[in-house]
Amino acid sequence: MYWQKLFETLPLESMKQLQFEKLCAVLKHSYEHIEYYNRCFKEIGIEPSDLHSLEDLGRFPFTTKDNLRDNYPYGMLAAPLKDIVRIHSSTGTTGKPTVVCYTGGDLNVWSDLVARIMCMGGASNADIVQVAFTYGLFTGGFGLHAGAEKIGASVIPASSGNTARQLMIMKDFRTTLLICTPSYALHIAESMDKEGITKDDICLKYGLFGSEPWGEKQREDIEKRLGLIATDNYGLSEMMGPGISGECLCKSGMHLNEDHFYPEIIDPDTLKVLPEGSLGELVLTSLTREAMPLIRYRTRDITRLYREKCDCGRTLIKMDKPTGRSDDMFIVNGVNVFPSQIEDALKFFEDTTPHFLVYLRKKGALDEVEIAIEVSDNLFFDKMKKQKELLDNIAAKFTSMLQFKPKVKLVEPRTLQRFEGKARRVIDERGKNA
Ligand code: DLL
Repeated sequence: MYWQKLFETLPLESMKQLQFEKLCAVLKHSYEHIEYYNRCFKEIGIEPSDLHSLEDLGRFPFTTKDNLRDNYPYGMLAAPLKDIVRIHSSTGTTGKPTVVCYTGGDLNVWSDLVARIMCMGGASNADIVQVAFTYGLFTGGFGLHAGAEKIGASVIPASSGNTARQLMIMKDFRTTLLICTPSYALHIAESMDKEGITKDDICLKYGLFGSEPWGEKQREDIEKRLGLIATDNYGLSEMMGPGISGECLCKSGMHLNEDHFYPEIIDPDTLKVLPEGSLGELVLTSLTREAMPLIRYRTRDITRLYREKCDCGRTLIKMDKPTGRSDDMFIVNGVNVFPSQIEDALKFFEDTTPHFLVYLRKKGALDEVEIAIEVSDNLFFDKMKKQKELLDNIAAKFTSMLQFKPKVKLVEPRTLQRFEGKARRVIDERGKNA
């Protein structure tokens, strides 16, 4: 089932014409209403009217997460604050988060795009949808909720956590469609095993999972254990949230809503635009956002874009599952973490050094994080009480600053490896494409 058939099945030439027209408008609007873009364009001597073809976009400047942070909180707004009706945020590389604002019109478009993704993944107004993403500053909960409501499904805003309650709701309310991270879906499956609940005791038919990388093995496992058809969907807060791209039931690449987000793939080192089909970093330009248009936003996600006839009939360009990142961000149970945030947290403790190493492992279906931290010479390892105090304080700080609770291990001074080039701070033992 389509949600907006006309746009989802637009012939290529018409799509390119539409993109070009929207691109001209968004460049002009950003230049005229966002001081930051006005300055950037002038610095490199370019004007919106220099766009004569889609390819010309490559001459315009990129936008990065740092640029958003430098303009915190409202410097990237193209609309007056009185027109902003929703504010979300996402993790920052250091200290401050990045702020994402929406006008009423933006929320309307957002829910339509999420509705598209949901219909691609099998949803209809007959479904009972359990949204087990966090409702809050994170865009997952509210984003998917609005899309599900728009298609007329019965939406249960379960939010994340409390798996026993999730299971009770799933059984009693006869949930047919589950929405969460793939790792949480597996965790639910494990809890079902423990409780002696089988897939025949629940009514799930479809699962829409996203917000973190997952592979085919994990998909098979989830489908088998929960008795549903699982599809992937992708998005990022800076660009809107979920609803950028999603798989249809053919499960052969994610259809990207390219009438709202113009995609490019660049080489993250040379920053040159690569031909269609190449593996590289995804760069997105918003074509219709009113509150916060973003031009050539570097997502840092490594993927591939390609055009391929799909049995579902959609003509939207396809995107592979992201295979990695061009920066050092990692994702723990759906929460984005930058090593620089750990560095920031450690600054509060005088007995620690800036040398640390993060281990990512699986504990059951969920991610587990252990951080080894080198202490300074001032901390004596025979002072057990002081050590315990330090451990507790660090764990509490991490929990409040990073939104997850890592295991913390103190190690003796000068025992962690030193690097001449870029330090390798994260060892990911979760297994590729598990
Ligand atoms: O994770 C938005 C979202 C919510 C998408 C719910 C899908 C479902 P952020 O917290 O800003 O936003 O994280 C964005 O997560 O740049 C990717 O690195 C990663 N990511 C998101 N979806 C996928 C996916 C939301 N399907 C960052 N596969 C992105 C792999 C994903 N990585």
